[in-house]
Amino acid sequence: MTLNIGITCYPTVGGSGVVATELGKVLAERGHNVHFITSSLPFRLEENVANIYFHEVEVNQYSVFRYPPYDLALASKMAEVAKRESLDILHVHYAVPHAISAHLAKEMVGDHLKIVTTLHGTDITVLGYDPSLKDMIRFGINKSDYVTAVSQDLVHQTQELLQTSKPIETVYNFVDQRLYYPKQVDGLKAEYGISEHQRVVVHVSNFRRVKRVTDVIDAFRLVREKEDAVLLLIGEGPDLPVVDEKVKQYGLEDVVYFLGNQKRINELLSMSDVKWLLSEKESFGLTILEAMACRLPVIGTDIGGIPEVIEDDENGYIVPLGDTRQVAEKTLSLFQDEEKRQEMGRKAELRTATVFAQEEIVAQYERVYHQALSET
Ligand code: GMT
Repeated sequence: MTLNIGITCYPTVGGSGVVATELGKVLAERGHNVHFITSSLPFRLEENVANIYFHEVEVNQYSVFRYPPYDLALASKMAEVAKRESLDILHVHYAVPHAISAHLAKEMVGDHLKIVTTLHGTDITVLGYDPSLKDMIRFGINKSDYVTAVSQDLVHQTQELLQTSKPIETVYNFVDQRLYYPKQVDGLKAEYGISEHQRVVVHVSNFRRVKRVTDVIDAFRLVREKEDAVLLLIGEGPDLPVVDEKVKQYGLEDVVYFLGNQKRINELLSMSDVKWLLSEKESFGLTILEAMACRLPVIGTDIGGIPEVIEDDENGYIVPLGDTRQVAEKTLSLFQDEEKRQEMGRKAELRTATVFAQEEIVAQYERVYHQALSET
């Protein structure tokens, strides 16, 4: 049965926006009508794709408002689109403010409109600790018809922190393996001035404090003591100056590449030997999955949802948070045993194609929509 689905997410670079956009694209391919209701065109959404529509939320600057009311503008746009396009579902990514705006829209439109809320992490593990927001987040969750979270760890954290009895189902993230796959990238290392014999470590994030990119530099310094390697840093964010400072302090300027936000992630991952994500908070770690799809072993910390994505010693390694020595040792052991590194990479790719297969995850969301619609 074809559904009319509204999707709201943060449209800028970030895992939740990427997942929401990729989900919308696949749902459209499967024949559903997908309406993105966001403040700007989502980062990965191309225009003119069949069955996909974009409705921009505009906030008017009336002088009576000291703060432009985005959440109300969003609710109003959601209600307008829901009525005109006969939406069945509003699928919002992030509890605040999106689930709250969806609830208001539903009050305006009627009970036939169902709200599905997906929790991505930051809305719980960061905002959930703010006492001024906690009750609001709980309200958004309780008012949703169906709630999902991107890892079991996030389900447990949400239930513990918010003391909500609302059932929350785990629906893992996925990557499009038509976009992320091991690509032949002959000559790419030379383009960056990297020698063929040099090993490549890669880190991708938004350089927020929770990503602990300074640990990445500490671990890389230890690797460099034993191996001729380079480090690719992809992404941008608030901790960039601190990281830059540390790179200079260690004299690693020539072997650490600050690449900023990149469109050719598939190629850069395919050129790399190992990926690191050493965060202190991470509900899932979508960039891990992108690397695994490119046949890369990933070393991640033992926090949040990361151990649900990487199987330790099987398709990557899990290390204790802050243990940069272990990160370096595991990396060096992979560099010394190329057969093992490649074997782990193959297992990582296989895991992406099975446990996190796009087809299966999107079908799981379709089941969630039908479940929400079947409840009165
Ligand atoms: O990690 C971030 O800073 C961005 C954030 C977001 O909202 O995009 O990522 C969250 O959602 C991603 C997609 O589900 C997850 O892969 C990330 O682990 C999660 N980030 C945190 O939990 C810190």
